[in-house]
Amino acid sequence: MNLKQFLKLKKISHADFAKNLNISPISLSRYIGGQRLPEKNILLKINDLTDGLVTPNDFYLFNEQELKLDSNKKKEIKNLANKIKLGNRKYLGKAITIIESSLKEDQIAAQFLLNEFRNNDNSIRIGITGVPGVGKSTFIESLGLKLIEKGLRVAVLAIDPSSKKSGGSILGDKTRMEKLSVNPDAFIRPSPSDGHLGGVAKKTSESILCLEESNFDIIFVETMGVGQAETAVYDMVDIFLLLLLPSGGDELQGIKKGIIELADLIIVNKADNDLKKQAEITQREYKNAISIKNNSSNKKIIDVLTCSSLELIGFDRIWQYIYKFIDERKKNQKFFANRQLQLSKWMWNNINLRTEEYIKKDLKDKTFVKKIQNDVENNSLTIVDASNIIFKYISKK
Ligand SMILES: Nc1nc2c(ncn2[C@@H]2O[C@H](COP(=O)(O)OP(=O)(O)OP(=O)(O)O)[C@@H](O)[C@H]2O)c(=O)[nH]1
Ligand SMILES: [Mg+2]
Repeated sequence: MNLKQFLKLKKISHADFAKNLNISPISLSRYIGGQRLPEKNILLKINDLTDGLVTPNDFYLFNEQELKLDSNKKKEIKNLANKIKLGNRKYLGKAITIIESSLKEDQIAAQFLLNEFRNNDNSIRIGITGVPGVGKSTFIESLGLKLIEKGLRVAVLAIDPSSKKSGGSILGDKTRMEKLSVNPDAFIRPSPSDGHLGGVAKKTSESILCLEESNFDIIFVETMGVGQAETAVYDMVDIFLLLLLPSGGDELQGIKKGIIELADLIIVNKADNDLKKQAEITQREYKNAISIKNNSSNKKIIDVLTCSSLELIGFDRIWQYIYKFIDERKKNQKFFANRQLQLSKWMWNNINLRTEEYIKKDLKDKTFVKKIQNDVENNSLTIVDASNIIFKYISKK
């Protein structure tokens, strides 16, 4: 706990505590207010006097939380949370913009906003992957419209490769889901991947929570399909679909090793017109490959289906499969266990992100780090020693 909380809890006056520490009340109030960090000996003494309840870390952490929301901003965010609960799409967009913002003030507002939310397990999160051009967006639009017809509300988070120069999202997917994007029961949000995890927006998990708070029944996450994107999206969804192109050849398509294992359902898209036959051949090839796998280990059993996203063929079976998959996993509790596991993965993901940001924004600017970097470049310090020094510093923080 922080020192202020401790003194209040134990009903110790600031003046008495300052006396015990042998410092002036003004110094104490600076430490409490976070304007100054106590020297090492004072930190240890505080730790001692509080029976270990106030640790040096409480002071470091305090400094990080320095930026607080004023009451107006808090009201504004609460208002935003209420509008989201009512399913207002405009405010939902605004909330995701705050969540994705890298401004410190927005990040604090986003934390406050997310704390207003209650997790619910009512939605179905569907991840979609596949090579560029396989038809992911068209597939989502077709399945999405079908689900809206059934009375469901559908949201799409499409991860766009961001252009590093403009820092913005290309927004291509939005235009490629024309019917869905104007439907009042749908919400489409392209987000820049920002070079993160090879194509997953940093804040996709948070955005999913936002959509769930807004009571969307189905949440699609379309990935760019490169690098670590698949694993990252797999860790956020309840069911993971791999879309394939029809290919006449007898070799399996150049899908990265491991992706097949992640998929809960494989779908050969574009099974229409000239490509129908090829799609069926591809389906057979994959079914064979998978049945060998299904027999050789106790891994999950998956199916291979075909569809045409343009001609709307095959979607009844696909939805049946998804619905049954989720239903069974809810009955045997795997659905909930998986979501719980995903929470801890999400926590570690957040820690990694914050560490990355800390290294980029704070650590690299520190004078002693710059000096070490200089020494490494001048060959007066080895990389191992330099890394050790810096890591020791970070791990003590
Ligand atoms: N014949 C046929 N064409 C399709 C089908 N689905 C999509 N397409 C076409 O394939 C092209 C790519 O479709 P998209 O939905 O944009 O593909 P994507 O996988 O989202 O592409 P990226 O987002 O760029 O990775 C478009 O020209 C679509 O019209 C289909 O079922 N049949
Ligand atoms: Mg797309």
